[in-house]
Amino acid sequence: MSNDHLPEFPAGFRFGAATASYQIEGAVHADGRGPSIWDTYSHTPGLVLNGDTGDVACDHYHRYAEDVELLRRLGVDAYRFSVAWPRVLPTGAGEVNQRGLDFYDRLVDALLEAGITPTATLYHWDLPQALEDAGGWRVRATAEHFAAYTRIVADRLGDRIRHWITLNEPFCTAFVGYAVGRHAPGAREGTPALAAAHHLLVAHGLAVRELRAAGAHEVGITLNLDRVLPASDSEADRAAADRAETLHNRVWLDPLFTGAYPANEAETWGELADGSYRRDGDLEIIGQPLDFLGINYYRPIKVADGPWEEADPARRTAVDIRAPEQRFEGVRHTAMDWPVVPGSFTDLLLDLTERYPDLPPILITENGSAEHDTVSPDGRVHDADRVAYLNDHLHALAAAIRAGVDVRGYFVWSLLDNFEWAFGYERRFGIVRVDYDTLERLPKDSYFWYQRLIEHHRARHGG
Ligand code: GBH
Repeated sequence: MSNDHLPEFPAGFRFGAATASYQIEGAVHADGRGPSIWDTYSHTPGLVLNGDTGDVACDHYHRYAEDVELLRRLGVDAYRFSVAWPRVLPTGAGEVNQRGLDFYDRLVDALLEAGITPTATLYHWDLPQALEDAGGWRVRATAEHFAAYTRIVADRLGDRIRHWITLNEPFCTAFVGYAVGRHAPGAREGTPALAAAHHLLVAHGLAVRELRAAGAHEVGITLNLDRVLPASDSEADRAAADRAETLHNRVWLDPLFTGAYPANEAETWGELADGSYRRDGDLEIIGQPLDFLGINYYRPIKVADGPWEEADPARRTAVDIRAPEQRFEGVRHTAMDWPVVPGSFTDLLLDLTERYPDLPPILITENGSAEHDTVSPDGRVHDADRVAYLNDHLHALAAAIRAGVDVRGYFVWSLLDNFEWAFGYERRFGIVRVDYDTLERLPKDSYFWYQRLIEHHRARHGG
C-alpha cells in the first residue's frame, strides 16, 4: 500500500488510543471493588441490549499486559484509560481500597516500560452506587467526594501520569443519565439534570485544584462536542440549533472558558433552570485555567424547531429544548446509525477557536466508528469502513490544524471492542476485535492502518 494519501501532522503531534474502565475491565468483584451505577443499570432487565453487563467485558483487569503489548506494537505515544472510582473507594468515600489502586499502579508501570505515556481520566461514568443512593450528581456533596477521590489517585500515581482528564463527557452524565435515562442511573428528570450539570462542572473545578496541589503535570477535561446544524435557514430552525448548541456544547464551554453560563440559557431551559443549586464563587472554581481541552468527536447533529414530542423517543430528554433531531440524507451511516460527515469535524474546530479565543491547546481524546465487522475466511477483519472513517476524519483534523487550530494529539476510540453502554457488546468500536467467548484479541485492518500512519509520521519527523 502506498502512503500517498495518509494524512500528515506537524512534528510533535501525538497519537494514542483510548478506553474506559467499565467498558473493558470486567472483574467487577475483584480486590474489593464496590458496585457502580453501571453494575446496577446493566443488571436491571431490559435496559441494556441483549442483557449484556460489564461483569467480564474484555477482562482487561487480568489481561492488561497483553493489551499494553498491543499498544506497544501499534506504536502509539499515549494511552488514555479511566480509573474506576469504585475500585479506589468502594462506597465513593471513606476507606481507601489500596488493592484497587494497585491495579492502576501495575498498568501505569507496564505502559511506561513500553514507552507509552499514560493519560488518565478520573471519571468515565462509573459512579459508586453508594453515592448515587445519596443523591448522585443531583447533590453537591458528590462533587466534594470527587475532589477527595481525585487527591487520593493523584497522590498515588501523580509521579508517573503526565496528563489528567477530570471528567469524560459531563453532557452524557447529566443529560443521558439524568434526563434521557439511557445511561445509568436511568433517571428522567428535569431540574435535577440541570443541577447535575452544574455539580459536574464544580466537581471538575475542585478536582483541578487538587491535581494542581498534588503537582500534576497537565490537566484538562473531555467534552463530547457536537457540530449542530439547523435543518433549514429559517429563523425558527436556527434558533432551535442555538438551543441544541447550548445543551450540547455551550453549557460546558462557556463556564469553562468565558467565566459565565451562556446568554441564551433562560430561553433554552425555561423554568426548569431555577438556579438554586448555584453558589457565589462557583464560576471561579469552574473556570480555572486548563492545560488542554479534550474533545470527543463522532458526528454532526441536525435539528429543527418543533415540539420535543417529535424527537426520537430514545433521544428525547426531560429537558425540553424544542429541537428534535433530523436525519441526514445522502451520507453513509455507521452501525450506530450516526452520519459520517468528516467536514463537520474541521468546521467544529474552526468555529470553536473563533468563538472561544482563550481556549487552551486541544487534544482529540476520542474519535472512531462502530461498524458491522466480521471475521473473514482468511481469519482477518477487513474493516474497510472503519479505515475510511478514520482516514477521512484524520484528514479533516489535519485540515483544521493547517487552518491554524492548535491540536496537539489524537486518540482513536477504541483500542478494543468493548461494552458500548446501552448497546452492550453488539456495537464494536475497536481497532482490535475481541472474541467474547474466548476473550482473544485480533487486530483488525484498521489497527494496521493506524500503525502505518504512525510509522509514516515518525519517518517524516523522527521520534
Ligand atoms: C463516547 O460517547 C464515550 O465517551 C465512549 O465511552 C463511547 O464508547 C463512545 O463515545 C462511543 O459511543 O440519544 O440522548 O441517548 C459518545 C457521545 C453522546 C454518544 C450521547 C451517545 C447518546 C445520546 N455520546 N449519545 S441519546
